Amino acid sequence: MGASLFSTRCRNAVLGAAFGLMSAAGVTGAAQAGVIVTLGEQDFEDGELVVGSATYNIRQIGEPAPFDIHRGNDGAPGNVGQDFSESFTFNFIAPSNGIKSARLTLGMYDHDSAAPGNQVDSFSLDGLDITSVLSSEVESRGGTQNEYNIYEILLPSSTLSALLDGVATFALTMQGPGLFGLAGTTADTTAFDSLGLDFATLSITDAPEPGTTALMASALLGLLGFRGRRRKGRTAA
Ligand SMILES: [Ca+2]
Ligand SMILES: [Ca+2]
Ligand SMILES: [Ca+2]
Ligand SMILES: [Ca+2]
Repeated sequence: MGASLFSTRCRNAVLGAAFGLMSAAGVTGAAQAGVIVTLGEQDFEDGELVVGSATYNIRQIGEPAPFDIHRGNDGAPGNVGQDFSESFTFNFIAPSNGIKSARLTLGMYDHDSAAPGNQVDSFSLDGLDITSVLSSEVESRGGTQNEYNIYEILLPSSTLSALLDGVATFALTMQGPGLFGLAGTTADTTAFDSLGLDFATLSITDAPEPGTTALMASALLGLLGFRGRRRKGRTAA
């Protein structure tokens, strides 16, 4: 019993050491290195109804464009409207080892996606088209007139190289039909879709350090070697 207790303790020690090494190398994912940068600041809660763009604009005071005021004009009957069409740029220190994944979070007010058709006209990262990624997210759980929602999208792996220079420009254009007045009714759609951007957050997860895979492999090999020796010892006994 003494021998088996010793080997159990020993195995636990080796396991602990292996996982400790993996954890220190960021392999477990608990503390992945990366970059998080936010433009503007969050002033609303997901699903919140904000009555009127004036209310929206008041909370946006002091934030950088296009996060400062509601942009565009849904085009109330008799008024000349204008779609939301703006761009915003993140500047950050790019990961030197490459990028594993990246997410973009957008707080959007009055996107009118309950109206017929797709309200996202175009969306791009450094000129790379990612319209469908944002559009499907917005249309699947978008809001009605005056509704604020927070969306998080995973950037396609084909666009990650655009982030390696530490500069990422996103360009978003909405399109009609927007909604005016009676929330969500098709009879009340307008030719344009205005929008307010509350904030945008870019979250980048670094690729693992080059040495990480080798470190993990050697830790696992060491563990397997230990178990192999243990088995051999048991057979001999
Ligand atoms: Ca829609
Ligand atoms: Ca870039
Ligand atoms: Ca709108
Ligand atoms: Ca804000």
